Amino acid sequence: MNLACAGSAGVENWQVNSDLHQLEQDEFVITDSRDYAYLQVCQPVSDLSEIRKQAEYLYRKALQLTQTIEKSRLVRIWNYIPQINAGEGDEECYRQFCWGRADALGNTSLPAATGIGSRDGVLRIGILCTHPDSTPAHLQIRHQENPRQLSAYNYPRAYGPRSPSFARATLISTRRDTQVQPGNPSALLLLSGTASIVNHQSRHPGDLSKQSEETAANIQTLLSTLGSPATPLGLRYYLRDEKRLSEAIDGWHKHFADWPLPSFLLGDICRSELEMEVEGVFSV
Ligand code: 3EB
Repeated sequence: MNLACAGSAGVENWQVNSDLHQLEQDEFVITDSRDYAYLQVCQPVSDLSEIRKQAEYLYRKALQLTQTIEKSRLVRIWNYIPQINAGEGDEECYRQFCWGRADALGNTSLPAATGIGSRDGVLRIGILCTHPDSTPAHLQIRHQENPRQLSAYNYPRAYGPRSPSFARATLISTRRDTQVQPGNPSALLLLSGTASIVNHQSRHPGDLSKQSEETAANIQTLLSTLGSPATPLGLRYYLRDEKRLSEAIDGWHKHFADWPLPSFLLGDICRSELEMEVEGVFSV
């Protein structure tokens, strides 16, 4: 079995209950609706030493566009970054990307995100956004951290010149008459890419099964902060080494036993010692 690569195949599929309008502006494709918009951009990275500037440029542009369409509240972001682990120390592609992104985002309220390697040389950023605070009244957006993990935006300097700009999860609460999902749960939790990191340290380098166990514990801890049970609606598993797929599936059955199988995608994790990462959408 061949695994699809993250980014190129990881197209987001969301449903809304209002009309959609698609427009292209600058480098972005914008799909706009009443409450939500999805912005996406794909750019080849020809020179890895330019990724910091490219990330900063694209994020600044994205923020401007969210303001133009009056949906400046960031809900969820997906980043697929070419050669994410290439380069030594602070020159590493991921750390340079984080630098540019952080400079552009400044003190913007940070949403849940994914940061995964792409394997086609293309930088892809997808941004789900909505109206700024309190408008409309039927949507409430809250970002959630994980007590088992240091907030990524507070990672110490050892992990790079600028910390990664994301929250561990975003919680969307909606009124019953405006549900986008079946079953009318009161909220939707968008869980960021979650890996075998406790506090700020990677655990079990290279050990896929132990990393699954640690990742499951991280996710359970975050979900337990919500105060009501969370049911997975869709899960995604990023795997670094395609040859380890059956091991990954075994680890899933063992450590995520109650949950349906995720979609497995091939992608490098932003720390080279990490083999896997899981993200998902839950009803709460
Ligand atoms: C971590 O916890 C793992 O840079 O946007 C997960 C989710 C990770 C998002 C990002 C990075 C990002 O630090 C890596």
